[in-house]
Amino acid sequence: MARHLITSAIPYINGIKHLGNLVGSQLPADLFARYQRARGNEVMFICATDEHGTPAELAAAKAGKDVADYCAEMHDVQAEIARGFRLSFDHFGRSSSAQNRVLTQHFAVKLAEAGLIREVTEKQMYSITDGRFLPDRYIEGTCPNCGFESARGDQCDNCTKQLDPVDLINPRSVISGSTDLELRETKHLFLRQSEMRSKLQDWIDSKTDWPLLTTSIAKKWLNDGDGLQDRGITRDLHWGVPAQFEGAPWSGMDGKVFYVWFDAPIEYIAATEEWADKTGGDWARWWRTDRGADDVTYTQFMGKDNVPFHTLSFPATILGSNEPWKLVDYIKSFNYLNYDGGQFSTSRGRGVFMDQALEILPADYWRWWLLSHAPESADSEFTWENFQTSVNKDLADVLGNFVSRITKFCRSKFGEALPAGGAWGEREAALIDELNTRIRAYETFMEEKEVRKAAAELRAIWVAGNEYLQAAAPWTVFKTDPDQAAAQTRLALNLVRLYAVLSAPFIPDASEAMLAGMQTEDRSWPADAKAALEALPVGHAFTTPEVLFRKIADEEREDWQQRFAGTRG
Ligand code: B3M
Ligand code: ZN
Repeated sequence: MARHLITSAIPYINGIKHLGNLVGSQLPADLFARYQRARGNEVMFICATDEHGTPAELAAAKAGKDVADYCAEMHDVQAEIARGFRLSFDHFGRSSSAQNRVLTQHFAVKLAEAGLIREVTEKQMYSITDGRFLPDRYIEGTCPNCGFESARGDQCDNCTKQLDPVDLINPRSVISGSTDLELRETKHLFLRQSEMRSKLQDWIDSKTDWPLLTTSIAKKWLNDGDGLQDRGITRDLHWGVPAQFEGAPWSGMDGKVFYVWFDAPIEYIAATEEWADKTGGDWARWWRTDRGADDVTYTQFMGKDNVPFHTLSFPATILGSNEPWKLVDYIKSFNYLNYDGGQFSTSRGRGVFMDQALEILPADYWRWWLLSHAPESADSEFTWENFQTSVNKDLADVLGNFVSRITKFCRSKFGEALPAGGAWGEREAALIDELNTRIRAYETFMEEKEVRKAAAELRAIWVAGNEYLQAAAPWTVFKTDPDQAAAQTRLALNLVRLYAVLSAPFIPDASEAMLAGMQTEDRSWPADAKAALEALPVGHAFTTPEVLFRKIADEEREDWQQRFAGTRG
């Protein structure tokens, strides 16, 4: 049994995420976790809310709430929506947890012991109007790298470059819009990432199987010289992990906190500790190579804008600590999902947000579309036409129709149990061959985290069953050879169970409905299609399931198109 540690990038606490965020990290991570569990492997699937830093403070201020209260509320909201999408986290943690505070401070001490922290008195942007320093997202301006006019102080959303607030051209305060800014002296801790260059270079060079998107971003910032500048890991903020604490090897950091991007990835580990504290489990056998984690395969999922932090900054923390922590084995990153001719926009309410999606249609409809159109090799685009076509064809016509056709046929001619009689012939042998080939291909794509290809293969498996049924035509055969029709029907009803097993990582609810209809708990992964198609024996009772997937009508589609064009307050 293999052991898989799987993490999704942890979403910021500042509001409900849109479908582009979902497909860029949590959803494909869930697909992989469900697949590995289905294969009988041991899985630890971790996500959390990213609660510190300027995004949280700004959102709480906008909502007129205390930041701690705001985070607690929004965590529950995000957790509920995650359940709605059937995201099967073993634990959905909070980066503001006590575990993360302790662990973040621990890493800072270890880095200091390794000589990798220096104290720097530097000039930071101070807003005279607001009476405070303006770290990270408290400041916006023009990106010095690409010219994008709304670059944030910590990163440019357009070109992914990590920035310093002082780099911005024409900077302004996000709080007041004021440009009455000056540079003032303040002391901060810097992580000497530059010392880590050759270690990081060797590590990234050794990852020859990583997707091009991941390594190209990593190498770009590594070779640019720019991604590995020494960076400030503390901020003049109140909300966060305190940078001054008992046992800290420095002084004078009172009232400052660690930078959100320093503590956020550490939360992957801390969330596993949260899980362990709740369940009595052992977190160290997932994370410490000296305590059992050496046989763990660790896979991370994230959008491309998060790649620099996971290929450079977080590994610098891990490697720099000189402790035996588990490093990531594979980073699966995603391009952006666009919305109907433009971008999703949280600020302008453009596009479909996770809560709204679930109000319209059940999770499986979205999961299927998003995963089968995942932005892997390039950005992809959500359009309502494409969504409607995909749901109506793949889910309703191909899979749904197959299930309802065979169950209804059997009920009307043989009753609601698998009929006896007849034998399989060449047509069945050909189908079994095709299924065996396709199931092996599907497994390979799933192992490789090739999400779109896996979806296409699964769809082809559904199509193969439909074509078989169409060609075998038990409803015609029944008139002259009821035994033969019975053998075909047995096979097709077994296919319903097989489809439930194979499809579960993509569409877990429909899969459960199919298994319930087939009145079986047998979720065993098919080693051989022939054996799998004999799993339910003659006489096994079933119930004819309700419609699995309904079609989307043209009027609904037009209505939704209007509704999500950009008005959400
Ligand atoms: N919260 C950014 C994002 O949600 C950030 C990811 C942190 S992963 C440790 O895209
Ligand atoms: Zn830029």
